[in-house]
Amino acid sequence: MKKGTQRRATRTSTKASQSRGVGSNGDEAGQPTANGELICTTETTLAPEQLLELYRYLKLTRMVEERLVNLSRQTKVVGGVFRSLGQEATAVGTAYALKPQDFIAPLIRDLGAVLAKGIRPREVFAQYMAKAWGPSGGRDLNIHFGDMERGFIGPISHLGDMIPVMAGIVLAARMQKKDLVAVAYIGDGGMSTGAFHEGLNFAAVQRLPLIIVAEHNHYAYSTPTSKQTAVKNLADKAAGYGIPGHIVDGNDVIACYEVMKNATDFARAGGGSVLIEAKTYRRKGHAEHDDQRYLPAGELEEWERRDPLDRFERHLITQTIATREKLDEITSGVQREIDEDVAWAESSPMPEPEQSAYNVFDNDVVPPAFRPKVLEV
Ligand SMILES: Cc1ncc(C[n+]2csc(CCOP(=O)(O)OP(=O)(O)O)c2C)c(N)n1
Ligand SMILES: [Mg+2]
Repeated sequence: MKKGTQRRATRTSTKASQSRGVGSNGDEAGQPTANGELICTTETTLAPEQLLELYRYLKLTRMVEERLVNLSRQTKVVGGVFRSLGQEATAVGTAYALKPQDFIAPLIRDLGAVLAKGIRPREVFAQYMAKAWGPSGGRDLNIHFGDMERGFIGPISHLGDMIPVMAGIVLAARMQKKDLVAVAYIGDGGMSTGAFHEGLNFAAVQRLPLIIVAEHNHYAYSTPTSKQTAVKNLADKAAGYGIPGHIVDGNDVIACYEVMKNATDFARAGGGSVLIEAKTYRRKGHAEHDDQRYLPAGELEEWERRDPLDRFERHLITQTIATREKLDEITSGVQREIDEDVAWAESSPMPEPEQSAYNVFDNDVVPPAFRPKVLEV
């Protein structure tokens, strides 16, 4: 590919993403301030109250996950706990830019997007514990549930498969003359699947308002990104589909909001699909069982310095948007909500076994759990 072609198709066009100084090697997330500490971009359209709301969602995401780890150690969680530690700003900032009618397809590291879309922590806790009052009633685990009212499509486990699904949703919306955009989150590993390619190619050709958020967190299980794709920047792949590609500092919540706001404005105006690459880092293993022994020395520590929550706190305080007391007050409110919601989820019964036969296929068809009884008659 000629250099010029690449530059045209892959651009970091928002001021927010440029001002964060994401280097060409993609690993320089953020510019240090005079004393060497990182803050967030100061170029924003967000009002102070919205910035505080963003802070609340970031804290909520981190603290819900921390509580899930505790519950898991108490053997109260069924299945694995998948952390988004270090990536919360990508999920929260991008989802916060959406309108209520927009749809998202989150993956395991996108709890922040789910919460920003209006799902309550109590639903998340009950779901992880496979309780009857959880959104899937114990049928599935972690964020494998959906909510059509709040614009959240439950993920298919097979990576990449949500891209054609979300393309279908925006195609259907266009046919029904509905004004909505869809956002599909995908990891660096998931982007190397056939389904990703076919889905995005279709959306691009049809100029559908589908926004892909590529979470470049440097690993897929234990495989570093460089071992499964030859591109340096995942946004470079946009050129292959003829759509704009943007690179954003995924640890800067304000930059993530702004890049998504621009992308949705573009898509809503009929511009078609957009690929956003968020440069970030998975600070925990794939799930809690993974001790990350494959990490090179010093890498984790380097990314701890770029922690999205610490950065945003420093930003809010140094830019005099909030005092430390105000942030502590928000944190206490989050803590109270989590305590109440865990108590609610724990008080839920486990589902009755025969309930597993309902809401899988059409409930009018004799549920399998009752078939032997029907045959007896
Ligand atoms: C098609 C397919 N292959 C393999 C898996 C198993 N799997 C689940 S998560 C995962 C790693 C995904 O890595 P990435 O896409 O980078 O997302 P991350 O976990 O880093 O957020 C794999 C290989 C799967 N779910 N689907
Ligand atoms: Mg990854």
